[in-house]
Amino acid sequence: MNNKLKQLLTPSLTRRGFIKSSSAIGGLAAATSAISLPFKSAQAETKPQANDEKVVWSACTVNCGSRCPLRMHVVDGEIKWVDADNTGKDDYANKDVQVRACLRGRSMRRRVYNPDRLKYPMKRVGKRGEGKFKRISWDEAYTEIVNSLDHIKKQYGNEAIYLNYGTGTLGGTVTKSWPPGSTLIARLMNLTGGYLNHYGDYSTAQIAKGLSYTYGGWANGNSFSDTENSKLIVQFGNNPAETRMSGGGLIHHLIESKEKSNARMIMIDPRYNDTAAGREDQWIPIKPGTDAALIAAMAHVMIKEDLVDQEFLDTYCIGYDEKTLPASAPANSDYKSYILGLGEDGIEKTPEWAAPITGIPADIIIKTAREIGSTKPCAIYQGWGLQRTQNGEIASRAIAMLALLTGNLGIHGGGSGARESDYNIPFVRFPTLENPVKTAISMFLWTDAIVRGPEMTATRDGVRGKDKLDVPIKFIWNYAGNCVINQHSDINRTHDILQDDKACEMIVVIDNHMTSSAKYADIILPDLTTSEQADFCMDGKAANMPYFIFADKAIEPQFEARSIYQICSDLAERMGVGPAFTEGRDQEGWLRHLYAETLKLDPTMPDFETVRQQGIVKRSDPNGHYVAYQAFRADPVNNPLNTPSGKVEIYSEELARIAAEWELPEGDVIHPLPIYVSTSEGWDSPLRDKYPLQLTGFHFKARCHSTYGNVDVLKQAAQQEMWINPVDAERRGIKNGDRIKIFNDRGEVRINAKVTPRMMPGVVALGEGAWYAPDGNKVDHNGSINVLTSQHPSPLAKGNPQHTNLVEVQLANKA
Ligand SMILES: Nc1nc2c(c(=O)[nH]1)N[C@H]1C(S)=C(S)[C@@H](COP(=O)(O)OP(=O)(O)OC[C@H]3O[C@@H](n4cnc5c(=O)[nH]c(N)nc54)[C@H](O)[C@@H]3O)O[C@H]1N2
Ligand SMILES: Nc1nc2c(c(=O)[nH]1)N[C@H]1C(S)=C(S)[C@@H](COP(=O)(O)OP(=O)(O)OC[C@H]3O[C@@H](n4cnc5c(=O)[nH]c(N)nc54)[C@H](O)[C@@H]3O)O[C@H]1N2
Ligand code: SF4
Ligand SMILES: [Mo]
Repeated sequence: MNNKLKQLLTPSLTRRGFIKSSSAIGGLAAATSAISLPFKSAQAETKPQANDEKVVWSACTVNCGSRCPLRMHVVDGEIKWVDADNTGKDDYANKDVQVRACLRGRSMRRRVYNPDRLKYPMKRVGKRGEGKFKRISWDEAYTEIVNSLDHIKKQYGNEAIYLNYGTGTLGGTVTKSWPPGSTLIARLMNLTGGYLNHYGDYSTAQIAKGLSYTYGGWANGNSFSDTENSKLIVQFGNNPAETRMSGGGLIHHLIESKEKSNARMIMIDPRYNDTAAGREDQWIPIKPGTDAALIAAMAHVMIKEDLVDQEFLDTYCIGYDEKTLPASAPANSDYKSYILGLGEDGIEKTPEWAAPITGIPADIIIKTAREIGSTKPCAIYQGWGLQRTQNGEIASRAIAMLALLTGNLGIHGGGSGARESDYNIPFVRFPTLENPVKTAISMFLWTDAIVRGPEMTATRDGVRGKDKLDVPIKFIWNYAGNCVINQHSDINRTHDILQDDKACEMIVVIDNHMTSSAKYADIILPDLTTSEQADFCMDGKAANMPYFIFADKAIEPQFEARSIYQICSDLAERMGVGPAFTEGRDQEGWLRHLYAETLKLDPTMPDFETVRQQGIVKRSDPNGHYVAYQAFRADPVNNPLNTPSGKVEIYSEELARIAAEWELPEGDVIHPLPIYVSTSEGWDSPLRDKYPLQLTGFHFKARCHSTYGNVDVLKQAAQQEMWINPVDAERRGIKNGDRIKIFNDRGEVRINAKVTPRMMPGVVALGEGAWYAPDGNKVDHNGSINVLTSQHPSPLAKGNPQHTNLVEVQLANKA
């Protein structure tokens, strides 16, 4: 570490007050309110005179769902401290809300000047994963990459070149890192023959696919601000206090709107999450992967007690009962028959049936069904944790049933059962040109495509654009992503696959830090951080106040790092497409060009110079609160949905066809109805004899996935621990704070235990994203959950089932 770095990093770590005040973060308020970061005031002690200092607008562009402006206080070319938005008000009804950065963004200085920072291009000299590299020049790095691309294109064609998932700088425009087709790497590859694309994402693969059959396309929910019109709010595994904790302030919209309506809030989650944290009215712990059974049993109560909105179901939906069942469907294949036990399984979905499945007592299921069935309007939301599972598609569809049975769709205060939505400003993006290669795989199956690419087919593996893949993946571009290892399932499996460098021949990682994925690279290219370049940043979730940020260059590029624009332009030059890539513009030229194009869409926006100077531009949703499917509800004939029937499809003929045609492994289910199905690693799996605990994951306030995971003060403020119920802990002799090992057939992780009644018995949980820290025996010592997760894709979306796992837990010192 250089001396400057040392000076910047060490003092604040030990500054009084910091650790103490921030470790109270378990209380949500501390984490979400406008935290004046202790090191801000601490920094103030050494704060230089104002005349030495310039303040530059920058941003945090990670994939937390928010985007926050940061005001970099720069002295002598160094960021001395970081401040947040200082415009707007602290009132969420107002259309000029202050977009406040959370603790993570405010610690940006520690990411920019982190000892893990990549300084120059490097080439691997050890085995993949060993982390042994030698420094090379940019010229050498470019030559290696171009030669490898040439060779792979000649031998396998462009379909062998893959752009891996990476959301490290999702909020950028020039620097945008995902979807692959929106990145500068795509532009480079499209000018030189194209690349193998991917569809779906690690966030929402299952719900996006599942609910598209119900509602047609991506399913929206009402904005959180609209809960001011609700009488009851029901949240299935939705935790905005951690996952939408700052920025546009979705959690504040929820809290303030709920205060206005005084609506009761029910939280259904195996974990007593931070959004509940004292402001819920009822917490219903549920076994992971069983929400659909709870819904079925509540439907049973509603049908038996005449609480179903029959008129709504008759008018707007297909397949609730035999009246609206499509002609192609077999008799008794409607939803009502399924619930009443008249369908193919012959089981009546009573609360007594659901109780042992869900872990929720029958009387609570009955009371909850009565309350939801008789309180209108009722807002029903689901987060995405419950669909990041092996049966996620069908589970997400099941939750929508609750909104449909009760006729809450398309009305103020109601909802669709999808996650809350918001409104965005249209903005012209970097043109990336057309990909000549039309083939795409699920983002989750890239390791399979390395090992068995040509065996992967459309009906077995969800290959799109062609019946099958022709070639395996041979070259991986990995830009601003940690999915090569850390964020992808089954780390030990991935490790083994990547050991063979004759299989995937070249991995190029472009990052700021020496992450675990970077350790698997053949060539590492050091990128600039957001602080070292100018870009527009946007798409922050903000209910009804969309905004974008002009993040300017606060400091000079550090070490030998280069921008993604420069890297791609340099490579384009060497590949003979330089002028076509740049069109004669530099990065600033492109920003001005894109903004000029955007102004054509909305001439009322301020000019470029004004935006640069004011940093943030805010707008408001012209319609006020967002109500999903409002037009369809008002006039379903003239505003049909995008489904084949134009209606809400409870029974989907398209899914019936897919279920008949696709080849699925034993136990995987695709079904035309949103029925309950279990998983191969669920509460009722025979594997529980060996691994009795269900392990689920959650997105954690100390990090955005793995990003910020190497910032010491954040690690101390909210520590990585495995949550376990006192009953399960006591049985294993585990006390709060004990070092434990968590293991299954896929691997072993060590971390400390958080023994807490906030976790339901039989289930344990780990925050996802901790930096993988293996010892020589492949045991992780940092609580990296993906050592334990499975590569078994979900049936329909071929998505990541990272919350469906069985494990056992023991004290670490036990043999
Ligand atoms: N077990 C489990 N696994 C999960 C999940 C889960 O719930 N459970 N969640 C999944 C989900 S929803 C997602 S979205 C994925 C996220 O997976 P990723 O998209 O891989 O997200 P990060 O781990 O944040 O990795 C982002 C990388 O970008 C780098 N980066 C940040 N800023 C910049 C920059 O300006 N330039 C460059 N070049 N690099 C930069 C960071 O250093 C980091 O290495 O993880 C998935 N993995
Ligand atoms: N601080 C922070 N914020 C983030 C991120 C981050 O890493 N850190 N990541 C961002 C990204 S990319 C995404 S995709 C979103 C993710 O947003 P989500 O996917 O909604 O977040 P999760 O924490 O994975 O899951 C939400 C809740 O679901 C619960 N849950 C898990 N399984 C089940 C189940 O079977 N049933 C029920 N009812 N509940 C269940 C979990 O306990 C958790 O409390 O968050 C975004 N926001
Ligand atoms: S991590 Fe998210 S909420 Fe926090 S500062 Fe960055 S963009 Fe804002
Ligand atoms: Mo995500």
